[in-house]
Amino acid sequence: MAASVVESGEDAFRKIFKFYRRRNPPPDFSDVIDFSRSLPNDKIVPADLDPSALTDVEAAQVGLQPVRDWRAFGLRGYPGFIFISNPFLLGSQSFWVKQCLKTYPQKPNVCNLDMHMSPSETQDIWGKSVHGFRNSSGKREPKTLLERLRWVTLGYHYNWDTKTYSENHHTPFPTDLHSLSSKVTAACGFPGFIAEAGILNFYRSDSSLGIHVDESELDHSRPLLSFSFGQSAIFLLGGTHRQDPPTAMYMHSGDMMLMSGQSRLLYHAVPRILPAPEGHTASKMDPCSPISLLQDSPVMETVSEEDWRVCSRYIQSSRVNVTVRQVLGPGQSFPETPSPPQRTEAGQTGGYHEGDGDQDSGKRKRSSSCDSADAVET
Ligand SMILES: O=C(O)CCC(=O)C(=O)O
Ligand SMILES: [Mn+2]
Repeated sequence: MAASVVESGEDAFRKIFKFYRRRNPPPDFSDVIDFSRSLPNDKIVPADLDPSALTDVEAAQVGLQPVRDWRAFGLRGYPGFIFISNPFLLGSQSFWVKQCLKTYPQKPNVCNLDMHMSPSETQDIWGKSVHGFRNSSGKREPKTLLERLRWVTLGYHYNWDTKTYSENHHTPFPTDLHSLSSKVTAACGFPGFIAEAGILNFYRSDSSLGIHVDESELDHSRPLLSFSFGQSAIFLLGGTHRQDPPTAMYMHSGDMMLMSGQSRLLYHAVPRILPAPEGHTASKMDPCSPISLLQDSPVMETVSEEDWRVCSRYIQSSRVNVTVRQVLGPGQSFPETPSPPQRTEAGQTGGYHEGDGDQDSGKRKRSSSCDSADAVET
């Protein structure tokens, strides 16, 4: 949708969000940037990375190619935004997919199911779900807990109601994800990044994530990092005002994004999930592959055939996104009293989000039209 179609002064972001979310007739996707196929042009510029920030071995230990081989881009008009087109070594995404589905939803991390289920019921989401992925009787079975998972929080657990993090709602941040995040951010020119909070979003084919800005973190000089796995998505990156028409781009499995500097506090949203194109799906790590550097990796391990069967079934129809945030700057601490709501939500209507992407009810919303019983507002 050409930005010129949007009249000046109106909520251009909302209009474009609705355009890409439309099912019937399907929208024209020809303006959506696909970094996996793009070369630098008038909009896309090569991003400057720091290949000396990590050695090839350090990169391989978290499943990444040598930094000099990464295809990293910026977008003209969005200083501080970096898109890295799947820098993972072949097969290594499987470890991260397994962590997102099997490990990170475990206690003491927090998930949407905890909002209406007891701790014992949400104790072993993976164990209670795998049967549903192994048996394909063809019968319509009740949804497993894994299929009902919508979000997981890590580290400082984001409070969706007050839109704050707090000192006393914290559990240890996963060391493997911290390691991946600090390596990627260092290569992008941000040494010393501390992964303090994480949000995992689980999307089905009909899910979307409304228009919002991530500003609850207390130090905005630190970047926000995003990893995507499974099915593809359209990501919209806007400006500092809802009137600024957003740029649409595909996010495929393995893609990473970094929002920093002037792009740290921009409106963004995910209006649509799309089937991953051929060649863009995570595959299992082969223990005999050249990345058997793995054997020496203090971070990663081979995913068992049994676990991968469940993971691959899950991501055949779903997308998982992980955002990693540093909440506090060096030497910074939480204010004595909770700060006022921080997450800028655009918008209008309260109640449950049904497709226009707005967020001003004060909550960050998602929609999954045929799954509304589970589609917890976030
Ligand atoms: O799923 C995505 O790509 C975006 C997620 C996001 O914006 C968030 O968690 O704040
Ligand atoms: Mn966000």
